Amino acid sequence: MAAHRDNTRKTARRAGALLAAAALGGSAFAAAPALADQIAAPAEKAPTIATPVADLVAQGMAAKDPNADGYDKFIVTYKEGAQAATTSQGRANAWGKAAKAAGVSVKELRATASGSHVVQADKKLDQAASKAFMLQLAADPSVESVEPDAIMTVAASTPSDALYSEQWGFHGENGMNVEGAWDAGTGEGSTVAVLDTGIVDHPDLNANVSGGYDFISDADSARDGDGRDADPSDEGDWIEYGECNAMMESGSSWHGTHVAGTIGAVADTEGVVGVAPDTTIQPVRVLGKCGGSLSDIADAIVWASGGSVPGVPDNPEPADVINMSLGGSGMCGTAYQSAIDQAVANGTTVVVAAGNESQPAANSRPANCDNVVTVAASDEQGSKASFSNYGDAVDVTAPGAEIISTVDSGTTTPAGADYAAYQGTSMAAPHVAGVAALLVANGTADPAAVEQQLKDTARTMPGTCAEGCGAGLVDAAAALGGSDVGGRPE
Ligand SMILES: [Ca+2]
Ligand SMILES: [Ca+2]
Ligand SMILES: [Ca+2]
Repeated sequence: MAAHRDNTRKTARRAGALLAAAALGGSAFAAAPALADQIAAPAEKAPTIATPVADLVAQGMAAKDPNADGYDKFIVTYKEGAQAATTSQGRANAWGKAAKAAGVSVKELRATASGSHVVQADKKLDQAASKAFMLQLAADPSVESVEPDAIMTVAASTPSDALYSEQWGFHGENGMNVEGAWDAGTGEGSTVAVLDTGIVDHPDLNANVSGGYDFISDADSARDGDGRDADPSDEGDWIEYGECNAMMESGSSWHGTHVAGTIGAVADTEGVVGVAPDTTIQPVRVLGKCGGSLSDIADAIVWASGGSVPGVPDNPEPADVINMSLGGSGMCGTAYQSAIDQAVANGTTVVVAAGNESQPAANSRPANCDNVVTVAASDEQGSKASFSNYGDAVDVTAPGAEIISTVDSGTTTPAGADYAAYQGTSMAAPHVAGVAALLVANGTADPAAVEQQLKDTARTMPGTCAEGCGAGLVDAAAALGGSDVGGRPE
């Protein structure tokens, strides 16, 4: 994968998308299109794809203690001035008795930089046998100390993904403390439906993507030649000048793929990692060229949660969490609210973006609907991001500025896996959906309990948000630390 060299160009295209969204606000679309995430001014440095360090252990985050089975190597430190320790035969005499007692044959491998010696038994001694061996060896008058030559690995909660250092929203001073949450789990067993533009083939996502559906009724908007179907592939949402009342052309955003990556990109040595790297991403396509319709989105909400939609096979794997990084202006309305209420009644937590108009989120739907977790965006300084909506309709805030995640490199149709930094409340919502997935996987399934836990454990905005950022910045570690509220409903 190439470094993302066209970040600047994408910035220009995305700015165009924002204009398009604004123009559509009161036009023919019952539901305005996706929040056009402001692509920032080009990042100070364009994201680069580092070469994975070949010898890093791409271990699972909850890897078993590699020393649980005991040891076959030990580090022996001899007493200073011990004559016996100056020759290999003398040192062998020191461990001979212990080796015999343990029933192993021991050989010396090498001296360490500090003058100790590494010895290896011909078979691994379990924990108890290792301890007995070390005690006996340490009893030799020439020996000062013995310790197991234990196996060290990358710290359990620090991913090896090449771009992880750029994911400030996970580990930065004003980030969401995601690493601490991983001690409690990584989302295995949970499912997050991403109601968005669909999904593309991407090696940093594929293993976690399953099922889904394409709810776009309008074949022209869908670009796949038909209406609703079982293939949620993102066909691209590029527009030409004049389409969707746009004043300029814009390239495909791969918005749903970016959102999906923040929620559940695979933990490995490549690219980025998701907040819940073992969750299942269920792509539900509702946004095509020029956005998506309220009726399609409402049906998708019901379907994702396990409800029935005429003409569509039931979802075999109802989602625990729905993420909607989309919206438009207007009151919530009956279609949205009844679909959302049905989803919540089905046990699905609904997370939505607050919107990018720097206005009260009460003016944006579904951010202003009841029964949703509405997410404002923060920046790297811990303040409300300049574009983010705010106010009483906001429940919590999460990182949404300069967020690197999975995309495609294609300007129109898919061309290959890539990574790019976007910003918007569309990027903040999936951070929270990811934490919701961690909570669900850890036993807090009831949507009201999930929302309450997110709020109760949020921290005061480290920076400023005079306009209102809800309960504050979501703290994933704190949320998971007290996750035994609510319980899994029957
Ligand atoms: Ca279709
Ligand atoms: Ca399709
Ligand atoms: Ca990865």
